[in-house]
Amino acid sequence: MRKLRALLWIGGVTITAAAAITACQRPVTPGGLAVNDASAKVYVGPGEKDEFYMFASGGFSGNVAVYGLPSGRLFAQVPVFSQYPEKGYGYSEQTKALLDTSYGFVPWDDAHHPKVSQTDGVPDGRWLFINGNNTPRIARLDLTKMETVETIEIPNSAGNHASPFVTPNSEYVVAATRFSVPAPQADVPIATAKENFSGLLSFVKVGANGEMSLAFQVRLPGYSYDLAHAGKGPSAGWAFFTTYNTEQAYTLLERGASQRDKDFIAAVNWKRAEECVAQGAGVRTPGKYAHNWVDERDIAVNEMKSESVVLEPSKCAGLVYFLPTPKSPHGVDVDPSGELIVAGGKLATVLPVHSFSKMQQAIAKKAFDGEANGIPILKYEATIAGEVPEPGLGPLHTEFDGKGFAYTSVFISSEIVKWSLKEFKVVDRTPTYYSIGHLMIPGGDSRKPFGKYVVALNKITKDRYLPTGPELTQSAQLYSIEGDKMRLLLDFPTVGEPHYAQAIPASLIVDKQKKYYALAENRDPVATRSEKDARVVRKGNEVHVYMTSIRSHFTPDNIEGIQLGDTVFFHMTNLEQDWDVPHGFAITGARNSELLVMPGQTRTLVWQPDRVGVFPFYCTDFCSALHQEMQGYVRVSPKGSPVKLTWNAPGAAVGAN
Ligand code: K7E
Ligand code: CUA
Repeated sequence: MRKLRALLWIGGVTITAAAAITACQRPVTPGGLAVNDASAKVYVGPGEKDEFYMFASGGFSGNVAVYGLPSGRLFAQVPVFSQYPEKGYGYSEQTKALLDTSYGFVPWDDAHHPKVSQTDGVPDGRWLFINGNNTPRIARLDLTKMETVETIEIPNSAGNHASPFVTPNSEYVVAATRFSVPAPQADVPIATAKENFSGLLSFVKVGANGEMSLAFQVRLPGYSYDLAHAGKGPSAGWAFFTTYNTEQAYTLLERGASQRDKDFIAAVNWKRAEECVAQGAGVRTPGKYAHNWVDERDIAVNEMKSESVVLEPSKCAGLVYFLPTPKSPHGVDVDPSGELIVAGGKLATVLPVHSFSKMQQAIAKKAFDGEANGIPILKYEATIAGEVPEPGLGPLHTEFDGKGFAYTSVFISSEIVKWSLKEFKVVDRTPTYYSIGHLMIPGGDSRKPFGKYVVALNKITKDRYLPTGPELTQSAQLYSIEGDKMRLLLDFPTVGEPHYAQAIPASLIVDKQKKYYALAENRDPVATRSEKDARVVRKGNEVHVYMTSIRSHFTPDNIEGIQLGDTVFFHMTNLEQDWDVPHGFAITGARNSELLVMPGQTRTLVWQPDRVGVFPFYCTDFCSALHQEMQGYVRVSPKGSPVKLTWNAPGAAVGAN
């Protein structure tokens, strides 16, 4: 037990030993606040650390936010698909390429589903993958640095929503199109959607070092594909995708896509797909896409690709089966054993649970109910393991505690419903505030959930927080799942819209956190490894400033001879070799963000002065007692001015070039 949390139970109220001796004798936490049982469970005292890291998507912020559980404290935002001035991400020359796409530089996206890489079906803490919904992409974060290190665009896809759910040994991350479109793209009437639109499911291979490559795509009918989860245990080798709009409506979907009683779960045998691709069954299909990664020089680079391999199910028997599933299913979740496949029907009155073994038997017996575009539709009765009655209105997503229970988020009735995987019976339900989307149990979609908590990721908070103008905060809620009944412990606001999250024990990665970049290993070609190498070089209209920072000065800190019409590249190398000593760099009028340069790292900011004068630059991160002295000046002269290009180096002679 933690030292500050020697708990006493008095009359049902938890108080601390420390509290018992305070003057007023009222129950208080060590921080002096009135306490109840719930607050003691989430209280992480000063200097203490949380038990779990939680990585939540920022939704339309495009980024990932890192929280501690159980405290709900926000530690960091990791920029992924959106430019993020706090870190110079997407602004510095070394990071821009991560945002390259076939549409050009796209500095924003809508990120929904973070997924931690897995080994043997268990989160391993190596990488975090996350989808970009709008301009279809998947990103990979290195969890030892908490930085985005790779992005890959998905060609011939539109709305990468069912993504990037990982297979049990991180063989693949998947991506399925939410909007069906012509694939390859074509100029066709929208009203020909049924004939001309497809829904491609993409499998992105993950290499030994995490590197992503588009392995193959599977062409399915032009439905909407919503969510996915990979099989595990007996169902390893399969991936399951929900569909809606099997009606193939192309206008007013709120009505047109809700006609049918059942849509489908598409069960895709990716091992079979590998065989078919190996036998040459895939068709090379045009489709431009960008693949970007941070190379060994710590610089993001871009490669444009122009085609992918597309498998037609008709050319690869046994690749895909459709499992009829009631009413526009949203989430599809596989239980820890790998046998049960739970669908959340947005408009359904029961929660359907399919059985993987029954699905295998149905395939063997050909218990089909027709086909769709050549894909066999299995009989509903042949695959269904059971239906959970009264799951609430609008069940969406399900996670598991590893102890025989499932927890389903229910949007319309705004609750979490706990049910037994044995009896398919609801055993507990608790309200959420309000309109829960996903929910998350640490490791709760893996083979071995870590359990302990369930986090509700809510869409609406109405009266829960101090209001902040027209837009109110979104929020998460932490519940204990250690007892028979769920217990609400904590509300905490989130950044952007927290669609989904992953949590892992902090112990998995806490000792692996990178402290700084080794200067001796800095391979950036514009790095300056010591102050004596600092210099300013003119190349036509370009001026390159090779500069360094160390507490508490820049070298050089006086530069003259810049002219109007020049483009100035400030290549700043941070010479510090200590944990948590970044230096910042900002200059007046830069139409750019700051740079924030980690110890040992090099980053480049581009500046185009538009007027004559003397302009200060300064360090933006309070780095030392003399941080406020960490500054310099650049003199800008008219074009063609006789002022020579000169710079200084503290303690050295004035340089000239
Ligand atoms: Cu349900 Cu985009 Cu996963 Cu949000 S999605 S809730
Ligand atoms: Cu360097 Cu402040």
